[in-house]
Amino acid sequence: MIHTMKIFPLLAAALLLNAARGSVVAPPSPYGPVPTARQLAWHQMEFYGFVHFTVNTFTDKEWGYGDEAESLFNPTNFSAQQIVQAAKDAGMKGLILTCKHHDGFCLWPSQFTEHSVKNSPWKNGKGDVVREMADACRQAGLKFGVYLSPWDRNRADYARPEYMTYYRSQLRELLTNYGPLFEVWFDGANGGDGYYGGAREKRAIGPNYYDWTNTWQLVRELQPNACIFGPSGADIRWIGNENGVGKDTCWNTMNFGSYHHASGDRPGTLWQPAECDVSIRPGWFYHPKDDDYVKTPAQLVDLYYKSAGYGASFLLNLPPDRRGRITDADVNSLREFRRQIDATFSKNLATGAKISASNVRGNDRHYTAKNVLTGKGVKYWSTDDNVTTPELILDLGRPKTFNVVSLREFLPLGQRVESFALDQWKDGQWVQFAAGTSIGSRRLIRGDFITTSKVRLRITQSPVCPAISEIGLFAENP
Ligand code: FUL
Repeated sequence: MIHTMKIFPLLAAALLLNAARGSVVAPPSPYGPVPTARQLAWHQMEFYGFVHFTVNTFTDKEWGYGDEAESLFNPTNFSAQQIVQAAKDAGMKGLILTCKHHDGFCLWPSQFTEHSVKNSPWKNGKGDVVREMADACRQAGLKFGVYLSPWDRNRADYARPEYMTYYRSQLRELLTNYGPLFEVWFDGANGGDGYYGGAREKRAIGPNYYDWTNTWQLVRELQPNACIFGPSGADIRWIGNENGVGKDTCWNTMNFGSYHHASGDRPGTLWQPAECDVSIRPGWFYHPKDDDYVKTPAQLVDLYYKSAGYGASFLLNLPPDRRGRITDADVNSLREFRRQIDATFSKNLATGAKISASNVRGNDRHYTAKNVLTGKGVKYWSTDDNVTTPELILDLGRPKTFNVVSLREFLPLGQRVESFALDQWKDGQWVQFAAGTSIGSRRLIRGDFITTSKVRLRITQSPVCPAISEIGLFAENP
């Protein structure tokens, strides 16, 4: 050793350090595509909101035609703090604002158009909704993101090359003037007809009109930590519906050009996890007629399990009303939703369990099965490279009752597990109570209540050794 230290002092120091930490076994090699740092940060958010607000709020429309007078935008009591507080009370980690929807009206005083808040009566044209929302988010500890509709039914130059210069100039304003952004949302809608500066006609665009590769380059340059939501090649994919529901097989990986939005592709060549978007009301914008159809806490809880619970993110839209506030009905539903989720997840019934595994990587305590309870997403249980279908047993010490199981993989090593099963100890033998495919960033299995003193996780298919960072047992409405 002394001799080695003379020759390779750094290597020897590293070995000693590893030995002191109790780890000399190399970690598993990553499998397939892996998330970038910005995607990993995004995965941790899990639940965040949309805010759809513009002239449509005052015209009672979902898609403005583009000929709306700026004077229409006049919220009577706008409060970014109130909107952000409603989101925060719901447990959201960030908000994405429709800075410009398809009608082209801008919620910030863009220097590139007159069609914005600067020509509205609101705050005598001195207001900036984007600024107020960005500031309120930051003050409340929420992240902020922007939606800038590529389709613009107001612009005379839409569908011509000049428009892309305009669009990118606007994007630059948003990426430069409003602090760090966590997500930039590029919508796919292109309905055709519109005002277009008075032409009032139908316009079509070619498949490469938006030149995403180069347009997105601006985001990479100006906001390298922001995730891009958009078509193939973006950081985040659409789940393929606007009901907020994912699929129980939901891979984080996709192939370029694939339309398997819900399931993703396995094996895939891109890390492009799914986002489930839905509104708390029937419309994306506020309509008085929707007041009786605010989603109930139970519906929101269900959506949470069907989005975040499948390893996707839950993007829930909260539309401000004509005052510029979230109505009480929505606020109350959000609070009760949060109360129920917190009541469930505040107590992990697996805490304190005795854990054993059929294999631990190199018998190294760095990869111990105990990490599924204490690893905090940083550590994980893993096995030797040739052990791809191991099992892990949680001995709870006494019978416990639960109906939700939470599993997570250690994402920096890629999505590894292809299927798993869960068993309970019942009448002196193991009885399977659930099985599934993808785990990924999070998998929630919500079923009937089970009372048992032992639970077993079996990895039933995996191309490589698994890396599991969490197992939790929870009870709804205990
Ligand atoms: C869609 C848009 O057309 C809707 O108005 C809404 O903004 C939704 C989130 O995306 O494509």
